[in-house]
Amino acid sequence: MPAVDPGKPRAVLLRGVGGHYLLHSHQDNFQGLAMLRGILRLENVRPLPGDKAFYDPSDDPDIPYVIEELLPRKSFLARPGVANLDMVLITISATHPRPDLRMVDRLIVMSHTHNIEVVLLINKMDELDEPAEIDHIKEEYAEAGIRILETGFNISEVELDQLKDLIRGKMVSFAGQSGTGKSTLLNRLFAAKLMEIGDLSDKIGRGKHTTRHTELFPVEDGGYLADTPGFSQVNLAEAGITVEDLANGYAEIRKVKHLCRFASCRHAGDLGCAVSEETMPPGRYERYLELRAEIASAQEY
Ligand SMILES: Nc1nc2c(ncn2[C@@H]2O[C@H](COP(=O)(O)OP(=O)(O)OP(=O)(O)O)[C@@H](O)[C@H]2O)c(=O)[nH]1
Ligand SMILES: [Mg+2]
Ligand SMILES: [Zn+2]
Repeated sequence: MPAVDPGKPRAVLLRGVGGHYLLHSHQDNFQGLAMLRGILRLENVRPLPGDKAFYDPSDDPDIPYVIEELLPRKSFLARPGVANLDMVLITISATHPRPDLRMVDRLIVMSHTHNIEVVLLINKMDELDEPAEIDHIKEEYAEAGIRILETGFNISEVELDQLKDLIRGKMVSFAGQSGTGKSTLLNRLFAAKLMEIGDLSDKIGRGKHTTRHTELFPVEDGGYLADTPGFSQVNLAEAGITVEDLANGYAEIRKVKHLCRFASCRHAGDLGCAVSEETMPPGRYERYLELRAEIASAQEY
């Protein structure tokens, strides 16, 4: 690997379409389109939104920069496909689409394994006649120590500001099912203050249409928030998550596992295991066992 001059300018990749990458730097107040250096293309390097890159000027006025080298990734989540995340906003809807708590659990485990902070956003609260209808969700994640925010069309400016404070200065991404309102909320958060994001951006209709591409938006005072396409599948085994990672992804299990009789305990209710249906709410425990069986059977191959 050729040594890149560490004095070269660096930027964050906002998005990539058809081999063109939009770079941005808060520090240098920079934004520009870049291509991958030939050797990186030959090596099949696949940059992702959130990647950090060294870049140089090119001699092509249409694509004025060249990505010389990607910096090592601090973290990477296959879903939602953003590099270097500090925080994930797992978004569900209080009404429609029906919350997929299996997916929430999967995303929590993935994030914990990669040291990424998690916030659970319960959106579309305005559509609930009775806010208590989501109490069971809040109860399921209270023991897990997951921070929960309720959002929706009725969210106040103060609550929006609290959400912005949470994001500021970090690399943050939405993640979750399609139609939960991720793009709409991103628009509410930053509509007035979104920095200019270049000609290629399809801002028209944002929030009304299914998001097709992941894109990072620079946030005032530093930081980025990624809008991502909704998804319905997260495969933990394929993402390299082991049954040990799974158990470690549950704060409820981390609290009691020192009480298990055997150090090698698999935390599946075996002899002497301190993890039982008492350890966490029934729904979450059932899903834990399902996920455990799923990963264990994939690991056998
Ligand atoms: N009642 C209500 N509807 C909402 C809210 N947020 C979004 N919606 C509606 O839900 C639908 C989907 O919103 P989007 O913002 O496109 O959802 P998304 O999560 O970005 O969907 P994908 O891009 O497909 O992942 C739209 O019709 C929105 O108007 C909300 O807070 N309350
Ligand atoms: Mg969207
Ligand atoms: Zn155990």
